[in-house]
Amino acid sequence: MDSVAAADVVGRLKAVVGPKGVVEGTDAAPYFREQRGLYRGAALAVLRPASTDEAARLVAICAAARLPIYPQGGNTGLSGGAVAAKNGVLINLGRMNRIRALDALNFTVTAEAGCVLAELQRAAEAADRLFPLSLGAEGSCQIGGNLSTNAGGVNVLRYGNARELALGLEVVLPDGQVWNGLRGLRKNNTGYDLKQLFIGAEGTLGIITAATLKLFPRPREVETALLGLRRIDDVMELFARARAASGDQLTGFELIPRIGIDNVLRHGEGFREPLATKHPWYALIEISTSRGDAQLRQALEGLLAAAMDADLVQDGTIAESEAQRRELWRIRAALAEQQEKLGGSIKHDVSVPVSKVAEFIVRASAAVSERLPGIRPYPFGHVGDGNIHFNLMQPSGADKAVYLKRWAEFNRIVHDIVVSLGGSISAEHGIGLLRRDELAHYAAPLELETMRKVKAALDPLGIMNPGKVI
Ligand code: FAD
Ligand code: 2HG
Ligand code: ZN
Repeated sequence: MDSVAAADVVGRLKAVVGPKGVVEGTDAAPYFREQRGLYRGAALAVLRPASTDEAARLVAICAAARLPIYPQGGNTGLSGGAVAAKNGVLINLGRMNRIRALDALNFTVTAEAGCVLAELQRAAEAADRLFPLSLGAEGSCQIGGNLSTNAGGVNVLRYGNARELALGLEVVLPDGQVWNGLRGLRKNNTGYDLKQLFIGAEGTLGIITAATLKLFPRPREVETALLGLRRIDDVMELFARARAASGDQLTGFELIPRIGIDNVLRHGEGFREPLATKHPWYALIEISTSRGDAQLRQALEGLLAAAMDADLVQDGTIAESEAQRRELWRIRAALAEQQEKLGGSIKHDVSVPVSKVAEFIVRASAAVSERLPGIRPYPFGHVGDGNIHFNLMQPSGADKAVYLKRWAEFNRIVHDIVVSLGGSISAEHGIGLLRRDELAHYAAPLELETMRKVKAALDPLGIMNPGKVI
Protein backbone atom coordinates (compact mmCIF):
# COMPACT_ATOMS: atom_id res chain seq x y z
CA MET A 1 0.00 0.00 0.00
CA ASP A 2 1.41 3.44 -0.85
CA SER A 3 1.78 6.03 1.89
CA VAL A 4 -1.25 8.09 0.77
CA ALA A 5 -3.54 5.06 0.88
CA ALA A 6 -2.05 3.98 4.21
CA ALA A 7 -2.65 7.44 5.68
CA ASP A 8 -6.27 7.26 4.56
CA VAL A 9 -6.79 3.86 6.21
CA VAL A 10 -5.06 5.00 9.41
CA GLY A 11 -7.29 8.07 9.46
CA ARG A 12 -10.38 5.87 9.32
CA LEU A 13 -9.01 3.61 12.05
CA LYS A 14 -8.36 6.58 14.31
CA ALA A 15 -11.89 7.81 13.76
CA VAL A 16 -13.25 4.47 15.06
CA VAL A 17 -11.50 4.76 18.45
CA GLY A 18 -11.58 8.55 18.78
CA PRO A 19 -8.83 10.66 20.40
CA LYS A 20 -8.85 8.62 23.65
CA GLY A 21 -7.99 5.52 21.71
CA VAL A 22 -5.03 6.90 19.78
CA VAL A 23 -1.53 6.98 21.26
CA GLU A 24 0.98 9.22 19.56
CA GLY A 25 4.47 10.70 19.86
CA THR A 26 6.55 9.87 22.92
CA ASP A 27 3.49 8.32 24.61
CA ALA A 28 3.77 5.47 22.11
CA ALA A 29 7.30 4.50 23.20
CA PRO A 30 6.24 1.94 25.89
CA TYR A 31 4.17 0.07 23.30
CA PHE A 32 7.27 -0.43 21.16
CA ARG A 33 9.55 -1.48 24.00
CA GLU A 34 10.18 -5.19 24.40
CA GLN A 35 10.87 -6.87 27.76
CA ARG A 36 14.11 -8.60 26.83
CA GLY A 37 15.47 -5.63 24.91
CA LEU A 38 16.00 -7.86 21.88
CA TYR A 39 13.55 -6.17 19.50
CA ARG A 40 12.23 -2.69 18.90
CA GLY A 41 8.66 -2.21 17.71
CA ALA A 42 7.17 0.35 15.34
CA ALA A 43 3.70 0.91 13.83
CA LEU A 44 1.67 3.15 11.58
CA ALA A 45 -0.54 3.79 14.60
CA VAL A 46 -1.15 2.60 18.17
CA LEU A 47 -4.88 2.09 18.66
CA ARG A 48 -6.72 1.29 21.90
CA PRO A 49 -10.33 0.24 21.29
CA ALA A 50 -12.78 0.66 24.17
CA SER A 51 -15.18 -2.11 23.18
CA THR A 52 -15.50 -5.32 21.20
CA ASP A 53 -17.48 -3.40 18.61
CA GLU A 54 -14.64 -0.91 18.13
CA ALA A 55 -12.07 -3.73 17.95
CA ALA A 56 -14.17 -5.50 15.32
CA ARG A 57 -14.53 -2.34 13.24
CA LEU A 58 -10.76 -1.79 13.36
CA VAL A 59 -10.10 -5.34 12.19
CA ALA A 60 -12.68 -5.11 9.40
CA ILE A 61 -11.04 -1.94 8.04
CA CYS A 62 -7.58 -3.54 8.24
CA ALA A 63 -8.82 -6.68 6.50
CA ALA A 64 -10.35 -4.67 3.66
CA ALA A 65 -7.06 -2.80 3.25
CA ARG A 66 -4.91 -5.91 3.90
CA LEU A 67 -3.13 -4.01 6.63
CA PRO A 68 -1.22 -6.09 9.22
CA ILE A 69 -2.52 -6.04 12.80
CA TYR A 70 -0.29 -6.52 15.83
CA PRO A 71 -2.34 -7.32 18.96
CA GLN A 72 -0.91 -6.36 22.32
CA GLY A 73 -1.93 -6.74 25.95
CA GLY A 74 0.28 -5.66 28.85
CA ASN A 75 3.40 -6.03 26.69
CA THR A 76 5.11 -8.19 29.31
CA GLY A 77 5.61 -11.18 27.02
CA LEU A 78 9.09 -12.68 26.92
CA SER A 79 9.20 -14.00 23.35
CA GLY A 80 8.69 -10.86 21.27
CA GLY A 81 5.13 -11.82 20.31
CA ALA A 82 3.74 -8.32 20.88
CA VAL A 83 6.38 -6.51 18.83
CA ALA A 84 4.71 -4.52 16.05
CA ALA A 85 6.21 -3.48 12.71
CA LYS A 86 5.91 -0.31 10.71
CA ASN A 87 3.87 -1.96 7.96
CA GLY A 88 0.82 -2.28 10.24
CA VAL A 89 -1.09 -1.08 13.29
CA LEU A 90 -0.69 -2.04 16.91
CA ILE A 91 -3.99 -2.79 18.64
CA ASN A 92 -3.61 -2.65 22.41
CA LEU A 93 -6.45 -4.04 24.52
CA GLY A 94 -5.72 -2.06 27.71
CA ARG A 95 -8.89 0.04 27.62
CA MET A 96 -11.10 -3.02 27.48
CA ASN A 97 -10.64 -3.80 31.15
CA ARG A 98 -14.13 -4.37 32.57
CA ILE A 99 -15.24 -7.37 34.54
CA ARG A 100 -18.49 -8.10 32.76
CA ALA A 101 -19.90 -10.62 35.23
CA LEU A 102 -18.93 -12.72 38.20
CA ASP A 103 -21.09 -15.73 38.97
CA ALA A 104 -19.99 -16.93 42.42
CA LEU A 105 -22.32 -19.93 42.39
CA ASN A 106 -21.04 -21.02 38.97
CA PHE A 107 -17.47 -20.27 40.06
CA THR A 108 -16.87 -18.19 36.93
CA VAL A 109 -15.88 -14.69 35.97
CA THR A 110 -16.25 -13.04 32.57
CA ALA A 111 -13.68 -10.33 31.94
CA GLU A 112 -12.59 -8.23 29.01
CA ALA A 113 -9.20 -9.02 27.51
CA GLY A 114 -7.49 -5.89 28.83
CA CYS A 115 -8.28 -6.69 32.45
CA VAL A 116 -4.97 -6.74 34.35
CA LEU A 117 -4.37 -10.14 35.95
CA ALA A 118 -3.96 -8.72 39.47
CA GLU A 119 -7.31 -6.90 39.12
CA LEU A 120 -8.97 -10.14 38.14
CA GLN A 121 -7.45 -11.88 41.16
CA ARG A 122 -8.76 -9.07 43.38
CA ALA A 123 -12.26 -9.26 41.91
CA ALA A 124 -12.34 -12.99 42.61
CA GLU A 125 -11.13 -12.47 46.16
CA ALA A 126 -13.81 -9.85 46.79
CA ALA A 127 -16.36 -12.55 45.93
CA ASP A 128 -14.63 -15.06 48.26
CA ARG A 129 -13.24 -16.93 45.30
CA LEU A 130 -9.77 -17.59 43.86
CA PHE A 131 -8.56 -16.92 40.34
CA PRO A 132 -5.36 -18.93 40.57
CA LEU A 133 -3.26 -17.78 37.62
CA SER A 134 -0.25 -16.04 39.18
CA LEU A 135 3.02 -14.80 37.69
CA GLY A 136 5.67 -12.17 38.27
CA ALA A 137 4.16 -9.76 35.76
CA GLU A 138 0.62 -10.00 37.20
CA GLY A 139 0.54 -6.27 38.05
CA SER A 140 0.64 -5.38 34.35
CA CYS A 141 -0.04 -8.40 32.12
CA GLN A 142 -3.62 -8.76 30.88
CA ILE A 143 -5.91 -11.77 30.78
CA GLY A 144 -6.09 -11.56 26.96
CA GLY A 145 -2.29 -11.75 26.82
CA ASN A 146 -2.26 -14.56 29.40
CA LEU A 147 -4.65 -16.60 27.29
CA SER A 148 -2.87 -15.75 24.05
CA THR A 149 0.44 -17.02 25.50
CA ASN A 150 -1.21 -19.80 27.52
CA ALA A 151 0.66 -18.40 30.51
CA GLY A 152 1.83 -20.69 33.29
CA GLY A 153 3.35 -19.25 36.45
CA VAL A 154 3.60 -20.51 40.01
CA ASN A 155 0.29 -22.30 40.54
CA VAL A 156 0.18 -24.57 37.50
CA LEU A 157 0.87 -27.64 39.57
CA ARG A 158 -2.49 -27.40 41.29
CA TYR A 159 -4.68 -25.36 38.92
CA GLY A 160 -3.20 -25.79 35.44
CA ASN A 161 -2.09 -23.11 33.00
CA ALA A 162 -4.23 -20.41 31.38
CA ARG A 163 -5.68 -22.89 28.89
CA GLU A 164 -7.08 -25.02 31.68
CA LEU A 165 -8.72 -22.01 33.30
CA ALA A 166 -10.68 -20.85 30.24
CA LEU A 167 -14.28 -21.94 29.72
CA GLY A 168 -15.21 -19.56 26.93
CA LEU A 169 -13.88 -16.79 24.72
CA GLU A 170 -15.08 -13.88 22.64
CA VAL A 171 -12.81 -13.32 19.64
CA VAL A 172 -12.63 -10.85 16.79
CA LEU A 173 -11.72 -13.01 13.80
CA PRO A 174 -9.23 -11.75 11.18
CA ASP A 175 -12.09 -10.63 8.90
CA GLY A 176 -13.70 -8.50 11.61
CA GLN A 177 -16.51 -10.88 12.57
CA VAL A 178 -17.05 -11.47 16.29
CA TRP A 179 -17.26 -15.05 17.56
CA ASN A 180 -19.12 -15.12 20.86
CA GLY A 181 -18.10 -18.28 22.65
CA LEU A 182 -18.51 -16.93 26.18
CA ARG A 183 -20.00 -20.00 27.79
CA GLY A 184 -19.56 -20.75 31.47
CA LEU A 185 -19.86 -24.52 31.07
CA ARG A 186 -17.66 -27.27 32.44
CA LYS A 187 -19.23 -29.71 30.03
CA ASN A 188 -19.84 -28.84 26.41
CA ASN A 189 -19.17 -31.38 23.69
CA THR A 190 -20.61 -29.58 20.69
CA GLY A 191 -18.08 -30.20 17.96
CA TYR A 192 -14.60 -28.74 17.75
CA ASP A 193 -13.48 -26.80 20.80
CA LEU A 194 -12.77 -23.56 18.94
CA LYS A 195 -11.53 -21.59 21.93
CA GLN A 196 -8.49 -23.86 22.17
CA LEU A 197 -7.28 -22.57 18.79
CA PHE A 198 -7.00 -19.03 20.04
CA ILE A 199 -5.43 -19.91 23.40
CA GLY A 200 -1.66 -19.94 22.96
CA ALA A 201 -1.96 -18.62 19.39
CA GLU A 202 -0.08 -15.44 20.36
CA GLY A 203 -2.42 -13.20 18.42
CA THR A 204 -1.90 -14.95 15.08
CA LEU A 205 -5.49 -16.18 14.65
CA GLY A 206 -7.62 -13.35 16.01
CA ILE A 207 -8.00 -10.87 18.84
CA ILE A 208 -9.38 -12.21 22.09
CA THR A 209 -11.72 -9.54 23.47
CA ALA A 210 -13.20 -11.31 26.51
CA ALA A 211 -13.07 -14.60 28.38
CA THR A 212 -15.11 -16.63 30.83
CA LEU A 213 -12.76 -18.16 33.36
CA LYS A 214 -12.90 -20.71 36.15
CA LEU A 215 -12.85 -19.64 39.77
CA PHE A 216 -12.03 -21.82 42.77
CA PRO A 217 -12.73 -21.79 46.50
CA ARG A 218 -10.46 -19.29 48.22
CA PRO A 219 -7.65 -20.90 50.25
CA ARG A 220 -8.14 -20.63 54.02
CA GLU A 221 -4.86 -22.25 55.05
CA VAL A 222 -1.59 -21.59 53.23
CA GLU A 223 1.83 -22.80 54.34
CA THR A 224 5.09 -21.85 52.66
CA ALA A 225 8.60 -23.14 53.21
CA LEU A 226 12.05 -22.45 51.81
CA LEU A 227 14.41 -25.40 52.04
CA GLY A 228 18.13 -25.79 51.38
CA LEU A 229 19.38 -28.88 49.56
CA ARG A 230 22.69 -30.29 48.37
CA ARG A 231 21.86 -31.81 45.00
CA ILE A 232 19.32 -31.21 42.27
CA ASP A 233 18.32 -34.90 42.45
CA ASP A 234 17.43 -34.30 46.11
CA VAL A 235 15.19 -31.39 45.07
CA MET A 236 13.23 -33.61 42.74
CA GLU A 237 13.06 -36.45 45.26
CA LEU A 238 11.67 -33.94 47.73
CA PHE A 239 9.11 -32.91 45.14
CA ALA A 240 7.96 -36.50 44.70
CA ARG A 241 7.56 -36.92 48.44
CA ALA A 242 5.78 -33.58 48.87
CA ARG A 243 3.36 -34.37 46.06
CA ALA A 244 2.63 -37.85 47.31
CA ALA A 245 2.15 -36.64 50.88
CA SER A 246 -0.01 -33.62 50.13
CA GLY A 247 -1.69 -34.50 46.85
CA ASP A 248 -3.69 -31.63 45.45
CA GLN A 249 -2.70 -29.38 48.33
CA LEU A 250 0.74 -28.80 46.80
CA THR A 251 0.17 -25.61 44.82
CA GLY A 252 3.74 -24.50 44.12
CA PHE A 253 7.18 -26.06 43.94
CA GLU A 254 9.85 -23.67 42.70
CA LEU A 255 13.58 -24.17 42.20
CA ILE A 256 16.06 -21.49 43.26
CA PRO A 257 19.80 -21.91 42.59
CA ARG A 258 22.49 -20.48 44.87
CA ILE A 259 23.71 -18.22 42.08
CA GLY A 260 20.24 -16.65 42.12
CA ILE A 261 20.29 -16.03 45.88
CA ASP A 262 23.78 -14.50 45.62
CA ASN A 263 22.57 -12.26 42.82
CA VAL A 264 19.43 -11.14 44.66
CA LEU A 265 21.39 -10.42 47.86
CA ARG A 266 23.92 -8.41 45.92
CA HIS A 267 21.63 -6.44 43.63
CA GLY A 268 18.12 -6.56 45.12
CA GLU A 269 16.83 -4.19 47.80
CA GLY A 270 16.36 -5.25 51.41
CA PHE A 271 17.06 -8.99 51.10
CA ARG A 272 18.71 -11.10 53.80
CA GLU A 273 20.34 -14.53 53.62
CA PRO A 274 17.20 -16.67 53.93
CA LEU A 275 18.65 -19.63 55.86
CA ALA A 276 21.40 -19.88 58.48
CA THR A 277 23.70 -21.71 56.08
CA LYS A 278 24.24 -21.55 52.32
CA HIS A 279 23.13 -24.33 50.00
CA PRO A 280 23.65 -25.17 46.31
CA TRP A 281 19.87 -25.44 45.75
CA TYR A 282 16.69 -24.18 47.37
CA ALA A 283 13.09 -25.31 46.98
CA LEU A 284 10.22 -22.92 47.64
CA ILE A 285 7.18 -25.00 48.49
CA GLU A 286 3.61 -23.92 49.06
CA ILE A 287 0.65 -25.99 50.15
CA SER A 288 -2.85 -24.64 50.53
CA THR A 289 -6.44 -25.69 51.05
CA SER A 290 -9.84 -24.06 51.19
CA ARG A 291 -10.60 -25.92 54.43
CA GLY A 292 -10.09 -23.95 57.60
CA ASP A 293 -9.28 -26.96 59.80
CA ALA A 294 -6.84 -28.93 57.69
CA GLN A 295 -3.82 -28.42 59.97
CA LEU A 296 -1.50 -27.95 57.04
CA ARG A 297 1.22 -26.68 59.31
CA GLN A 298 1.59 -30.06 61.00
CA ALA A 299 1.51 -31.80 57.63
CA LEU A 300 4.32 -29.60 56.30
CA GLU A 301 6.39 -29.99 59.46
CA GLY A 302 5.98 -33.77 59.25
CA LEU A 303 7.05 -33.78 55.62
CA LEU A 304 10.13 -31.70 56.35
CA ALA A 305 11.13 -33.73 59.40
CA ALA A 306 10.99 -36.91 57.32
CA ALA A 307 12.98 -35.29 54.49
CA MET A 308 15.64 -34.14 56.95
CA ASP A 309 15.83 -37.60 58.54
CA ALA A 310 16.36 -39.01 55.05
CA ASP A 311 19.19 -36.47 54.57
CA LEU A 312 17.38 -34.92 51.60
CA VAL A 313 16.92 -31.48 53.12
CA GLN A 314 19.75 -29.76 54.98
CA ASP A 315 17.95 -26.77 56.44
CA GLY A 316 14.72 -24.87 56.03
CA THR A 317 12.30 -22.26 57.24
CA ILE A 318 8.51 -22.19 57.33
CA ALA A 319 6.90 -18.77 57.02
CA GLU A 320 5.42 -17.72 60.39
CA SER A 321 3.28 -14.93 58.98
CA GLU A 322 1.86 -13.59 55.74
CA ALA A 323 4.67 -11.00 55.75
CA GLN A 324 7.30 -13.76 55.91
CA ARG A 325 5.51 -15.71 53.22
CA ARG A 326 5.58 -12.67 50.96
CA GLU A 327 9.27 -12.19 51.69
CA LEU A 328 10.04 -15.73 50.51
CA TRP A 329 8.08 -15.17 47.30
CA ARG A 330 9.82 -11.81 46.87
CA ILE A 331 13.13 -13.69 46.63
CA ARG A 332 11.64 -15.91 43.95
CA ALA A 333 10.31 -12.95 41.94
CA ALA A 334 13.63 -11.10 42.26
CA LEU A 335 15.43 -14.06 40.70
CA ALA A 336 13.87 -13.17 37.37
CA GLU A 337 13.95 -9.39 37.85
CA GLN A 338 17.62 -9.21 38.85
CA GLN A 339 19.12 -11.66 36.39
CA GLU A 340 20.18 -8.99 33.91
CA LYS A 341 22.52 -7.64 36.60
CA LEU A 342 24.84 -10.53 35.74
CA GLY A 343 25.28 -9.20 32.21
CA GLY A 344 24.31 -10.97 28.99
CA SER A 345 21.74 -13.72 29.53
CA ILE A 346 20.80 -16.32 26.95
CA LYS A 347 17.27 -17.56 27.69
CA HIS A 348 15.67 -20.97 27.62
CA ASP A 349 12.11 -21.61 28.79
CA VAL A 350 12.00 -25.37 28.55
CA SER A 351 10.04 -28.26 29.99
CA VAL A 352 10.88 -31.91 30.38
CA PRO A 353 9.00 -34.69 32.15
CA VAL A 354 9.32 -34.01 35.87
CA SER A 355 11.24 -37.25 36.22
CA LYS A 356 13.91 -35.83 33.88
CA VAL A 357 14.37 -32.37 35.41
CA ALA A 358 17.49 -33.28 37.41
CA GLU A 359 19.08 -35.11 34.48
CA PHE A 360 18.35 -32.16 32.20
CA ILE A 361 19.95 -29.62 34.53
CA VAL A 362 23.05 -31.75 35.08
CA ARG A 363 23.52 -32.60 31.40
CA ALA A 364 22.75 -29.15 30.02
CA SER A 365 24.97 -27.41 32.59
CA ALA A 366 27.88 -29.70 31.72
CA ALA A 367 27.35 -29.25 27.97
CA VAL A 368 27.28 -25.45 28.02
CA SER A 369 30.26 -25.28 30.41
CA GLU A 370 32.24 -27.50 28.12
CA ARG A 371 31.47 -25.18 25.19
CA LEU A 372 32.26 -22.01 27.15
CA PRO A 373 34.18 -22.43 30.40
CA GLY A 374 33.05 -19.83 32.94
CA ILE A 375 29.48 -19.58 31.58
CA ARG A 376 27.06 -19.33 34.50
CA PRO A 377 23.92 -21.49 34.29
CA TYR A 378 21.07 -19.89 36.25
CA PRO A 379 18.36 -22.56 36.27
CA PHE A 380 15.22 -21.67 38.17
CA GLY A 381 11.48 -21.89 38.09
CA HIS A 382 8.51 -24.13 38.14
CA VAL A 383 10.19 -27.54 38.36
CA GLY A 384 7.11 -29.04 40.00
CA ASP A 385 5.52 -28.96 36.55
CA GLY A 386 8.75 -29.73 34.70
CA ASN A 387 9.42 -26.13 33.61
CA ILE A 388 12.97 -24.83 33.96
CA HIS A 389 14.07 -21.31 33.08
CA PHE A 390 17.53 -22.44 32.03
CA ASN A 391 19.09 -19.03 31.52
CA LEU A 392 22.80 -18.77 30.83
CA MET A 393 24.71 -15.82 32.20
CA GLN A 394 27.83 -14.65 30.50
CA PRO A 395 31.19 -15.46 32.11
CA SER A 396 32.19 -12.68 34.54
CA GLY A 397 33.95 -9.92 32.73
CA ALA A 398 33.09 -11.21 29.24
CA ASP A 399 31.99 -8.79 26.51
CA LYS A 400 28.18 -8.80 26.62
CA ALA A 401 27.62 -8.16 22.91
CA VAL A 402 30.10 -10.83 21.85
CA TYR A 403 28.49 -13.31 24.25
CA LEU A 404 24.94 -12.59 23.07
CA LYS A 405 25.96 -13.28 19.47
CA ARG A 406 26.22 -16.93 20.55
CA TRP A 407 22.49 -17.08 21.43
CA ALA A 408 21.55 -19.53 18.65
CA GLU A 409 24.58 -21.72 19.31
CA PHE A 410 23.63 -22.21 22.98
CA ASN A 411 19.96 -22.61 22.15
CA ARG A 412 20.88 -25.53 19.93
CA ILE A 413 22.98 -27.24 22.62
CA VAL A 414 20.27 -26.86 25.26
CA HIS A 415 17.28 -27.58 23.03
CA ASP A 416 18.88 -30.74 21.62
CA ILE A 417 19.15 -32.08 25.16
CA VAL A 418 15.58 -31.00 25.93
CA VAL A 419 14.25 -32.78 22.87
CA SER A 420 16.31 -35.91 23.58
CA LEU A 421 14.56 -36.06 26.97
CA GLY A 422 11.10 -35.74 25.44
CA GLY A 423 10.77 -32.07 26.39
CA SER A 424 9.55 -28.81 24.85
CA ILE A 425 11.56 -25.77 23.71
CA SER A 426 8.84 -23.42 24.98
CA ALA A 427 7.14 -24.31 28.23
CA GLU A 428 5.19 -21.15 29.06
CA HIS A 429 6.58 -18.06 27.30
CA GLY A 430 5.51 -19.00 23.79
CA ILE A 431 7.24 -18.80 20.42
CA GLY A 432 6.70 -15.21 19.24
CA LEU A 433 9.72 -14.02 17.29
CA LEU A 434 12.32 -15.39 19.65
CA ARG A 435 11.74 -19.08 19.05
CA ARG A 436 10.15 -19.08 15.61
CA ASP A 437 13.21 -20.55 13.93
CA GLU A 438 13.65 -23.07 16.72
CA LEU A 439 10.04 -24.19 16.30
CA ALA A 440 10.64 -24.60 12.57
CA HIS A 441 13.73 -26.66 13.36
CA TYR A 442 12.22 -28.99 15.96
CA ALA A 443 8.54 -29.37 15.05
CA ALA A 444 7.59 -32.38 12.96
CA PRO A 445 6.85 -31.36 9.33
CA LEU A 446 3.27 -32.60 9.69
CA GLU A 447 2.82 -30.53 12.82
CA LEU A 448 4.04 -27.38 11.06
CA GLU A 449 1.96 -28.11 7.97
CA THR A 450 -1.16 -28.56 10.10
CA MET A 451 -0.47 -25.31 11.95
CA ARG A 452 -0.08 -23.51 8.62
CA LYS A 453 -3.38 -24.95 7.41
CA VAL A 454 -5.14 -23.69 10.53
CA LYS A 455 -3.54 -20.27 10.06
CA ALA A 456 -4.56 -20.15 6.39
CA ALA A 457 -8.14 -21.22 7.20
CA LEU A 458 -8.68 -18.52 9.82
CA ASP A 459 -6.44 -15.78 8.47
CA PRO A 460 -6.20 -16.30 4.71
CA LEU A 461 -4.87 -12.77 4.16
CA GLY A 462 -2.10 -13.34 6.72
CA ILE A 463 -2.73 -10.01 8.44
CA MET A 464 -2.96 -11.18 12.06
CA ASN A 465 0.38 -10.72 13.85
CA PRO A 466 2.40 -11.69 10.76
CA GLY A 467 5.88 -13.09 11.24
CA LYS A 468 5.12 -14.59 14.65
CA VAL A 469 5.08 -18.26 15.68
CA ILE A 470 5.11 -19.89 12.20
P1 FAD B 1 1.67 -9.26 25.64
O1 FAD B 1 3.09 -9.32 26.01
O2 FAD B 1 1.11 -7.93 25.34
O3 FAD B 1 1.41 -10.21 24.39
C1 FAD B 1 1.84 -11.53 24.37
C2 FAD B 1 1.36 -12.22 23.09
O4 FAD B 1 -0.07 -12.32 23.10
C3 FAD B 1 1.69 -11.46 21.82
O5 FAD B 1 1.91 -12.39 20.79
C4 FAD B 1 0.43 -10.65 21.53
O6 FAD B 1 0.29 -10.37 20.16
C5 FAD B 1 -0.64 -11.57 22.02
N1 FAD B 1 -1.82 -10.91 22.60
C6 FAD B 1 -1.88 -10.11 23.70
N2 FAD B 1 -3.16 -9.79 23.97
C7 FAD B 1 -3.91 -10.38 23.02
C8 FAD B 1 -5.32 -10.44 22.76
N3 FAD B 1 -6.19 -9.83 23.54
N4 FAD B 1 -5.73 -11.16 21.70
C9 FAD B 1 -4.86 -11.81 20.89
N5 FAD B 1 -3.53 -11.78 21.08
C10 FAD B 1 -3.07 -11.08 22.14
N6 FAD B 1 4.90 -15.93 31.79
C11 FAD B 1 4.51 -17.12 32.27
O7 FAD B 1 3.87 -17.89 31.57
N7 FAD B 1 4.84 -17.50 33.55
C12 FAD B 1 5.54 -16.70 34.38
O8 FAD B 1 5.83 -17.08 35.51
C13 FAD B 1 5.93 -15.42 33.91
N8 FAD B 1 6.58 -14.56 34.70
C14 FAD B 1 6.96 -13.35 34.21
C15 FAD B 1 7.64 -12.47 35.05
C16 FAD B 1 8.04 -11.23 34.59
C17 FAD B 1 8.76 -10.30 35.52
C18 FAD B 1 7.75 -10.85 33.25
C19 FAD B 1 8.14 -9.51 32.72
C20 FAD B 1 7.06 -11.71 32.42
C21 FAD B 1 6.67 -12.97 32.88
N9 FAD B 1 5.98 -13.87 32.07
C22 FAD B 1 5.59 -15.08 32.57
C23 FAD B 1 5.68 -13.54 30.67
C24 FAD B 1 4.39 -12.71 30.44
O9 FAD B 1 4.03 -12.02 31.57
C25 FAD B 1 3.26 -13.62 30.00
O10 FAD B 1 3.58 -14.17 28.75
C26 FAD B 1 1.91 -12.92 29.88
O11 FAD B 1 0.91 -13.91 29.71
C27 FAD B 1 1.83 -11.92 28.75
O12 FAD B 1 0.66 -11.13 28.90
P2 FAD B 1 0.59 -9.67 28.29
O13 FAD B 1 -0.78 -9.14 28.53
O14 FAD B 1 1.69 -8.84 28.76
O15 FAD B 1 0.77 -10.00 26.74
C1 2HG C 1 9.48 -16.48 35.96
O1 2HG C 1 9.08 -17.61 36.21
C2 2HG C 1 9.28 -15.93 34.58
O2 2HG C 1 9.99 -15.75 36.83
C3 2HG C 1 10.52 -15.30 33.97
O3 2HG C 1 8.70 -16.86 33.75
C4 2HG C 1 11.54 -16.29 33.53
O4 2HG C 1 13.11 -14.56 33.06
C5 2HG C 1 12.76 -15.71 32.85
O5 2HG C 1 13.39 -16.44 32.08
ZN1 ZN D 1 8.20 -18.72 34.72
